[in-house]
Amino acid sequence: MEKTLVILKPSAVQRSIVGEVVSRFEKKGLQIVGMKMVSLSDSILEEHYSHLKEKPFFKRIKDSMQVSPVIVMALEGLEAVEVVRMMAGPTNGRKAQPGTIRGDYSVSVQENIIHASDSPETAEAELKRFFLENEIFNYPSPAFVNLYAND
Ligand code: IDP
Repeated sequence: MEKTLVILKPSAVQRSIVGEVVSRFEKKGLQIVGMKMVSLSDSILEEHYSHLKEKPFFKRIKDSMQVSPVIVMALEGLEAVEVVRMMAGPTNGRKAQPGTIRGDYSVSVQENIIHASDSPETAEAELKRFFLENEIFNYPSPAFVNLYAND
Protein backbone atom coordinates (compact mmCIF):
# COMPACT_ATOMS: atom_id res chain seq x y z
CA MET A 1 0.00 0.00 0.00
CA GLU A 2 1.14 3.50 -0.80
CA LYS A 3 0.07 6.88 0.54
CA THR A 4 -0.07 10.14 -1.36
CA LEU A 5 -0.83 13.76 -0.57
CA VAL A 6 -3.60 15.73 -2.24
CA ILE A 7 -4.31 19.41 -1.65
CA LEU A 8 -7.70 20.74 -2.70
CA LYS A 9 -6.59 24.23 -3.64
CA PRO A 10 -8.54 27.45 -3.12
CA SER A 11 -9.78 26.97 -6.70
CA ALA A 12 -11.69 23.91 -5.42
CA VAL A 13 -12.72 25.33 -2.03
CA GLN A 14 -13.99 28.62 -3.44
CA ARG A 15 -15.99 26.96 -6.19
CA SER A 16 -17.61 24.57 -3.69
CA ILE A 17 -16.50 21.42 -5.52
CA VAL A 18 -14.62 19.89 -2.59
CA GLY A 19 -17.27 17.20 -2.15
CA GLU A 20 -17.27 16.29 -5.85
CA VAL A 21 -13.50 15.94 -5.97
CA VAL A 22 -13.30 13.96 -2.72
CA SER A 23 -16.09 11.75 -4.00
CA ARG A 24 -14.08 10.88 -7.12
CA PHE A 25 -11.25 9.56 -4.96
CA GLU A 26 -13.65 7.59 -2.78
CA LYS A 27 -15.45 6.08 -5.77
CA LYS A 28 -12.15 5.08 -7.34
CA GLY A 29 -11.36 3.05 -4.22
CA LEU A 30 -8.73 5.22 -2.57
CA GLN A 31 -8.94 5.22 1.20
CA ILE A 32 -8.97 8.56 3.00
CA VAL A 33 -6.45 8.16 5.82
CA GLY A 34 -6.07 11.86 6.71
CA MET A 35 -8.03 15.03 5.98
CA LYS A 36 -8.16 18.57 7.38
CA MET A 37 -8.70 22.23 6.46
CA VAL A 38 -5.71 24.50 6.89
CA SER A 39 -4.46 27.96 5.95
CA LEU A 40 -1.07 27.67 4.28
CA SER A 41 1.72 29.89 5.58
CA ASP A 42 4.36 31.59 3.43
CA SER A 43 7.02 29.28 4.80
CA ILE A 44 5.20 26.01 4.07
CA LEU A 45 4.43 27.20 0.53
CA GLU A 46 8.02 28.29 -0.04
CA GLU A 47 9.10 24.79 0.94
CA HIS A 48 6.34 23.03 -0.98
CA TYR A 49 6.94 24.96 -4.20
CA SER A 50 10.72 25.40 -3.76
CA HIS A 51 11.28 23.89 -7.25
CA LEU A 52 9.47 26.95 -8.67
CA LYS A 53 10.95 29.69 -6.53
CA GLU A 54 12.96 31.22 -9.40
CA LYS A 55 9.92 31.39 -11.67
CA PRO A 56 8.36 34.79 -12.39
CA PHE A 57 4.95 33.46 -11.36
CA PHE A 58 6.11 32.15 -7.98
CA LYS A 59 4.50 34.95 -5.96
CA ARG A 60 1.25 34.55 -7.87
CA ILE A 61 1.09 30.84 -7.07
CA LYS A 62 1.80 31.53 -3.43
CA ASP A 63 -0.88 34.23 -3.27
CA SER A 64 -3.41 32.02 -5.02
CA MET A 65 -2.81 29.23 -2.46
CA GLN A 66 -3.63 31.72 0.33
CA VAL A 67 -6.86 33.13 -1.07
CA SER A 68 -8.79 30.75 1.18
CA PRO A 69 -8.01 27.75 3.39
CA VAL A 70 -7.27 24.50 1.57
CA ILE A 71 -8.11 20.86 2.30
CA VAL A 72 -5.16 18.53 2.68
CA MET A 73 -5.78 14.83 2.25
CA ALA A 74 -3.77 11.66 2.66
CA LEU A 75 -5.01 8.91 0.34
CA GLU A 76 -3.99 5.29 0.46
CA GLY A 77 -4.10 2.52 -2.12
CA LEU A 78 -1.98 0.32 -4.36
CA GLU A 79 0.18 2.63 -6.50
CA ALA A 80 -1.81 5.54 -5.06
CA VAL A 81 0.69 8.18 -6.23
CA GLU A 82 0.38 7.22 -9.88
CA VAL A 83 -3.37 6.60 -9.70
CA VAL A 84 -4.02 10.04 -8.20
CA ARG A 85 -1.70 11.83 -10.66
CA MET A 86 -3.60 10.19 -13.52
CA MET A 87 -6.91 11.26 -12.01
CA ALA A 88 -5.57 14.83 -11.64
CA GLY A 89 -4.38 15.16 -15.24
CA PRO A 90 -1.58 17.44 -16.46
CA THR A 91 -0.88 20.86 -14.90
CA ASN A 92 -2.64 22.92 -17.55
CA GLY A 93 -6.40 22.51 -17.19
CA ARG A 94 -6.91 23.52 -20.82
CA LYS A 95 -4.75 20.63 -21.98
CA ALA A 96 -6.03 18.08 -19.47
CA GLN A 97 -8.26 15.31 -20.84
CA PRO A 98 -11.95 15.42 -19.99
CA GLY A 99 -12.49 12.78 -17.33
CA THR A 100 -9.53 13.99 -15.30
CA ILE A 101 -10.13 16.38 -12.40
CA ARG A 102 -8.25 19.23 -14.04
CA GLY A 103 -9.77 18.36 -17.41
CA ASP A 104 -13.29 18.53 -16.01
CA TYR A 105 -13.01 21.50 -13.65
CA SER A 106 -10.17 23.77 -14.78
CA VAL A 107 -9.36 26.03 -17.74
CA SER A 108 -6.19 27.40 -16.13
CA VAL A 109 -2.55 26.50 -15.52
CA GLN A 110 -2.49 28.13 -12.12
CA GLU A 111 -6.02 27.55 -10.85
CA ASN A 112 -5.93 23.81 -11.43
CA ILE A 113 -8.03 22.54 -8.49
CA ILE A 114 -5.66 20.06 -6.86
CA HIS A 115 -2.08 19.31 -5.99
CA ALA A 116 -1.01 15.66 -6.07
CA SER A 117 2.39 14.23 -5.10
CA ASP A 118 4.44 13.25 -8.15
CA SER A 119 6.46 10.29 -6.80
CA PRO A 120 6.46 7.97 -3.77
CA GLU A 121 9.52 9.81 -2.38
CA THR A 122 7.85 13.21 -2.79
CA ALA A 123 4.65 11.83 -1.26
CA GLU A 124 6.50 10.74 1.87
CA ALA A 125 8.10 14.16 2.29
CA GLU A 126 4.86 16.01 1.52
CA LEU A 127 2.78 13.94 3.95
CA LYS A 128 5.28 14.83 6.69
CA ARG A 129 5.10 18.48 5.62
CA PHE A 130 1.33 18.75 6.02
CA PHE A 131 0.38 16.13 8.63
CA LEU A 132 1.48 15.24 12.13
CA GLU A 133 2.08 11.53 12.65
CA ASN A 134 -1.12 11.12 14.67
CA GLU A 135 -3.21 12.78 11.95
CA ILE A 136 -2.68 9.88 9.55
CA PHE A 137 -4.87 6.89 10.39
CA ASN A 138 -4.52 3.19 9.90
CA TYR A 139 -7.91 1.50 9.87
CA PRO A 140 -9.37 -1.52 8.07
CA SER A 141 -11.14 -0.99 4.77
CA PRO A 142 -13.96 -3.55 4.46
CA ALA A 143 -13.94 -3.09 0.66
CA PHE A 144 -10.25 -3.98 0.38
CA VAL A 145 -10.75 -7.57 -0.82
CA ASN A 146 -13.23 -6.54 -3.49
CA LEU A 147 -11.18 -3.56 -4.61
CA TYR A 148 -7.95 -5.39 -5.29
CA ALA A 149 -8.80 -9.09 -5.60
CA ASN A 150 -5.44 -10.78 -6.25
CA ASP A 151 -3.40 -7.76 -7.36
P1 IDP B 1 1.91 20.08 -10.81
O1 IDP B 1 1.03 20.77 -9.81
O2 IDP B 1 1.10 19.60 -12.01
O3 IDP B 1 2.77 19.00 -10.22
P2 IDP B 1 4.19 21.98 -10.91
O4 IDP B 1 5.04 22.23 -12.11
O5 IDP B 1 4.81 21.33 -9.72
O6 IDP B 1 2.89 21.18 -11.44
O7 IDP B 1 3.59 23.39 -10.49
C1 IDP B 1 2.97 23.58 -9.25
C2 IDP B 1 1.77 24.50 -9.42
O8 IDP B 1 2.23 25.80 -9.81
C3 IDP B 1 0.82 24.08 -10.55
O9 IDP B 1 -0.11 23.10 -10.12
C4 IDP B 1 0.17 25.40 -10.89
O10 IDP B 1 -0.86 25.74 -9.95
C5 IDP B 1 1.32 26.38 -10.72
N1 IDP B 1 2.02 26.63 -11.99
C6 IDP B 1 2.91 25.82 -12.63
N2 IDP B 1 3.35 26.38 -13.79
C7 IDP B 1 2.72 27.58 -13.88
C8 IDP B 1 2.74 28.65 -14.86
O11 IDP B 1 3.43 28.60 -15.88
N3 IDP B 1 1.94 29.73 -14.58
C9 IDP B 1 1.17 29.83 -13.47
N4 IDP B 1 1.13 28.86 -12.53
C10 IDP B 1 1.88 27.76 -12.73
